Parts: sequence; C-alpha cells; structure tokens
Amino acid sequence: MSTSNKDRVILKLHDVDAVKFGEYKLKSGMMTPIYIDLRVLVSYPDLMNQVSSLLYERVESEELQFDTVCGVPYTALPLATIICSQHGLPMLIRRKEAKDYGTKRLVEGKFREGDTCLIIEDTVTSGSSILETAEVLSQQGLKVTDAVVVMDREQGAVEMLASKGIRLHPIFSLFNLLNVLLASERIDKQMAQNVRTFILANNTFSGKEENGNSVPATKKLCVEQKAELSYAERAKLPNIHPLAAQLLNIMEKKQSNLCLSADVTSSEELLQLADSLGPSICLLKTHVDILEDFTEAFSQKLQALAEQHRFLIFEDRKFADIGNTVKHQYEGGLFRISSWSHIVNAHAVPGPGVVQGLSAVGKPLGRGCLLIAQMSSKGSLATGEYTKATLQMAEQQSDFVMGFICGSKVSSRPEFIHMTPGVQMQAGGDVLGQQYTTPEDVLRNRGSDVIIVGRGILAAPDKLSAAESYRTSGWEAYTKRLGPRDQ
Ligand code: 5BU
Repeated sequence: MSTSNKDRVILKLHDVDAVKFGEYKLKSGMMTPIYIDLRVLVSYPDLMNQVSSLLYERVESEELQFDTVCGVPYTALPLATIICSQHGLPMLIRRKEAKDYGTKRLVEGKFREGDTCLIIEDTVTSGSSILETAEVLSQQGLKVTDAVVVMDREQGAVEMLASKGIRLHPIFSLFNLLNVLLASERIDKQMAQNVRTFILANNTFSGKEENGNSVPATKKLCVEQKAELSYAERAKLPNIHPLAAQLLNIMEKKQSNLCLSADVTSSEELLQLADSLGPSICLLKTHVDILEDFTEAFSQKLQALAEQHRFLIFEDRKFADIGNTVKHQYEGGLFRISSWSHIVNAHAVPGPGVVQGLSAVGKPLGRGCLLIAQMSSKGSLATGEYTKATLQMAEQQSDFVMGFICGSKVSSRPEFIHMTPGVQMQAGGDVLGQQYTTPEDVLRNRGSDVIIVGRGILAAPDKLSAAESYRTSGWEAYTKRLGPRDQ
C-alpha cells in the first residue's frame, strides 16, 4: 500500500473517532491531549481489513521470522485473527487470567518449546502491554523477538522493548499522524504543537534499568531526542563519528540524500559520471574491482572531483574476513582502498574482528565503516537475529562504525547513518534477485537516510536529469518525514 493510502487510513481513523483530541486518561493514569482508541475498528470492517493489511505488509517488508502469532488482548485480537486467517498463519490466544477449571492454560493454541511468536498490538505508549504478553509467552517456552503495532505514541516503547530484546515495528507514529492531520487541516498548528510538546515531555522510559543502574549515555541520548532530528542537527551530536557529521552536513547543504552507485567498468566513464553528477549527490559508491583499468592516478582524480563537488567516496568492498586479512585488503594490494575511500562497508559474519582489523587501518586516517545489517537481495540471510547482532557490533565499535547498510532504519541512535540500496522510481526487481523500493518508501516510511541508486540512473537516457529526480524525490520524502519545523 502506498504512502498516500497510509495517509488515507490515518484520515479514516480520525473520521471514525479512533483518534481523539481533548483531555483523556491513559491506562497508566497519565492525562493526555490525544487519545488513540482502536477498539472502534471492529465496527468498521473495511478499515479493519486495511489496517490488518498494513500490519502484514510491515511483517513482510521487515522479513520477520516467526512460527506463530499472538495478538495482545483484546483490541489486537481481531487484527491478529484476520492476518492469520488471510495468510494461513498459526495463532495463539493469550488469556488475561488462567481459567480456574479445565486445563488452566494461560496460552491457548498449539506450539513447541522454543517457537518464536510474533506479537501484534494496536497502540503502544510505554510498551508494557506487549512486555506483559511477551513475559507470559516466554514463561510457556516461546521466544518473542518482534512486535508489530498499528500506532506508536512515541513515548518510549521502542527503547523500553529494545532493552528487553524486542524490536517494535510501528505502522504509524504519533508525529507522522499529526503531520497528516495537520496537512489535511483536521487539526490546527497549535493543537499539533500541544500534542508534540506533551509527547516530548512525557517519555515513559526512565532511562533506568530494572536493577537501578543508569542506562548508557548513548541509549539515553536517543530516548531524550524523541523528535526526529534533521541531518544538520544530527551532525552536531556530541558522540557522532566525524565523518558521519561531515556527510550529514554535505547532505543538508546540497539538499541531497542521494548516493550514486557508479557501477561502470572504465575509469574514464566513472570520472565523467563523478564530474557531471557530482553536484547532485552526497556520496559516490564504487566497486573498484569491476574497473578494467584502475590506476593510482584514477583514484587521485576521483578524490579531486570529490573535493570539487563536495561528495564523499564509498567503496562497496563488503569486507568479510578475519581482522588480519581485511587489514591487508583495506590498506594494500593493487587498490590501496584506505588511501582514497572515505567509507567502506563490512559484513558482520566474521565477528567483531573484522571491524577491529579495518579500524586499525582506517581510524587513524579519519575513515568510517558501515556494517551490512540487511541486504536488498531476495532471500538474504541478513535478517532477524543476525541483524540484531550486527547492531550490537556497531554499538561496541561506534568510534569507527558510522552506520548501516539496511532496508530500513535498524537503530534509533541518531548518530548512525542508514543507507539503503535497491532503490528505483518503480518498485520491482531484476532477474538476479535484486529487489527495488522507491525513494519515498525508503526515506519516508522506512526511516533510512541515504538512497543508493545505480541502474535507476545509469540506465537512464539522461543521467543528469535522472539523478536530479532521485535527489528531489529523496529530499522531498525526507522533509515530509521531518514534518513542519518551527524554525
Ligand atoms: P542497482 O543498479 O541500483 O541495483 O545497484 C545497487 C548497488 O548497490 C550495487 O552496486 C550493489 O552491489 C549494491 N548493493 C545492493 O544492491 N544491495 C545490497 O544489499 C548491498 C549493496 Br550491501
């Protein structure tokens, strides 16, 4: 379903009073100027189906892996039922209280010890209802790693659940809902601002772990910064990798979140592309090993063009060996990649040693690394637990790792830059398993920062105007995602 359809669903939710403005009390006792009541959905079967489809689309786009599904009682129960019935998925029902006769089971339905259960929820504030259900499921021997939710009130649930090992995937967020209602004049600026102020001031995630220890500063940082920061604001964060700051500043200045994937085989052609498209891009990505005529002179010319047009160079080398080997591959050989490429990327599969090896060479030179958390190709194995482990690896070496290659935002730390390949104006794919999504989807819905485009530009009759359309649609999608800014 496209974004405009998603926006239409928001408007319909408003039409049927599932979104209300006023003074309401939440389950926790907290007073709120906005109330989301998705219980009314049962009276609107069309809307119920649309919301269920959006939930399932999210499950598919995130490639979530699970054996069974459980809706948090009660509002999400019918949503889970529709999804499971339409897609042939086994479902479980969690009882709120164990019945005092018969089996006394807390969870109804068949499952095996160790099965993974996907949780479905309607609205989250702190995430406590999801956690409660997850705890009951784990007591029965089930694993819970992911939860999809219709509406995230952006009051700390993502962080709280992440601290418990559960990834939350919301379809709508409160800021996104406010932007849509504001744009269609359902609410005025003052109302939107009141709600935003309330949400920002009422984050439910205290920053304290259960044992009373303070959470690490980096984790706190993302909790405090609930309003989405612009590229320029992120560039000023105290813990940001200097190269990430430089890239974010270039993006803001050039109004470009476009990375050109310059997949050509001649140095001359690559330099021509860098020169003509340089003003439209923030980053130029190379595969140096497909060049037939690489020379050191070429790498020097490329660096000069990067300075002239203000873009960074990213060699998509995908290092994936033990630390000692990648050190040599990065520094030496024919290509001497570390001498000219600002950014490289690596697979997490060898473990942290791959980053340590690269960092030994790149860090003194001020270089940065992206970890490949997900891939755009069909059937990629970089999903679920692997993606999570990649995030942890990045967190542990964030002095060299500046972000991720991913299909959608994987970390809430604003210091990390998310870059997404597999982008074209039309969703689809190629015959060898590449899968494409649109710039709008990547930047607005999936929360990524940079679109990586190869053949969408390279195969166009007019490469410059193609690059400009990608730059413009990427930038527009990003500004829409940020919503109206005060300044
Ligand atoms: P395309 O022509 O836009 O499909 O090129 C995409 C580029 O991004 C190409 O150089 C790939 O090697 C690169 N890529 C990718 O497509 N998917 C991935 O997951 C990763 C890199 Br990592």
